[in-house]
Amino acid sequence: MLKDQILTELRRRKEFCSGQALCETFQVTRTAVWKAIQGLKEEGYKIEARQNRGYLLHSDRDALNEKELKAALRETAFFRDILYFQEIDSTNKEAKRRAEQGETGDLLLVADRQSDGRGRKGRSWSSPSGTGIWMSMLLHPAVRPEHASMITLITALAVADGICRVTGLDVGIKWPNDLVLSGKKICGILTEMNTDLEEIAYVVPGIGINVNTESFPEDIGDVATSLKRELGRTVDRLPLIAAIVEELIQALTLFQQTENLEQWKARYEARLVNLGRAVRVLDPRGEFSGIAEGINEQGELNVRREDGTFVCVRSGEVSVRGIYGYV
Ligand code: BTX
Repeated sequence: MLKDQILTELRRRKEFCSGQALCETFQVTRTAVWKAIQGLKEEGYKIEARQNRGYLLHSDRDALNEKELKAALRETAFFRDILYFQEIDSTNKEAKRRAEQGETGDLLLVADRQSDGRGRKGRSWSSPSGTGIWMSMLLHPAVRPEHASMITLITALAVADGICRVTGLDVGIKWPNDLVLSGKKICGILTEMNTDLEEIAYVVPGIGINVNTESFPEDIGDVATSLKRELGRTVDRLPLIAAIVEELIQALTLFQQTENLEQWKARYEARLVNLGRAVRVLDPRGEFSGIAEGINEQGELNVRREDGTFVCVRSGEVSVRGIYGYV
């Protein structure tokens, strides 16, 4: 394809390359070259066009498209397929649709933009183009239904480890699954599943990471931050996705064998920003306050109540709020 040939040529030259030279090299018209360049730009490649000098390809490590994504994850045999969407309503919704339509393999779905990104309890998740990682996995894990909620915690830890590996940032976890930096949310995880009493039909962990977001909508400006804001520089999404997916695959493979969090407890608690803090547990059967003392091997949060008794709080049933702010 002309687009691929031009991309290879621009990569090789590493400097401005005139439209005329491209026409001659590939024996095509100027219009064909122009169209191919437009196509590449739409796929996320940053190509500068200057009069009299031609075209220059800037670093393409952040070009998010199907080809680059599959190339970055090519060692990955874990997923039956990797799907990329320039725009979709929600990668979680698409994963569930595919499962309901009979997809029995595991999938990774990544979008550049979500028009209807979702948080928990029907809340919306801001997912603009070009700045974030919005991705979901469709999994059919051979684990007992009552153990499925632990997948959320494992996902949170794997994403935190992946971000730390690539950026050096010491990402915290607000139990069970918000990732935080400087007391603000950098990533949210929404795990949806279809189970009956006996077995899991499928699980869809969805991950939203603010990577290069510079400004947020007014209503979340106080609670949200991005990797770029924290680091003061742009972070390429592709290598970050690759590192996170590697961590996820390792963790999920191991979890299917153990079905408990013994192996992760210490590492999870090392990132747990609630640890030793006063929390308010919003249990529908009655709210209470206490001190978060860590997690157990089932992923429940151990809370010491004011009367000295311990309660194991299950994710999914309750929310936990910091008493002194978001964390
Ligand atoms: P959550 O319910 O914990 O958080 C949602 C709340 O977070 C919103 O009500 C809003 O206050 C705030 N918020 C919205 N957008 C952002 C943002 N970009 N950064 C920080 N805070 C925000 C968290 O739910 C779960 C989010 C999962 C998102 C992924 S993206 C891929 C997949 N597809 C999909 O539709 N959802 C998941």
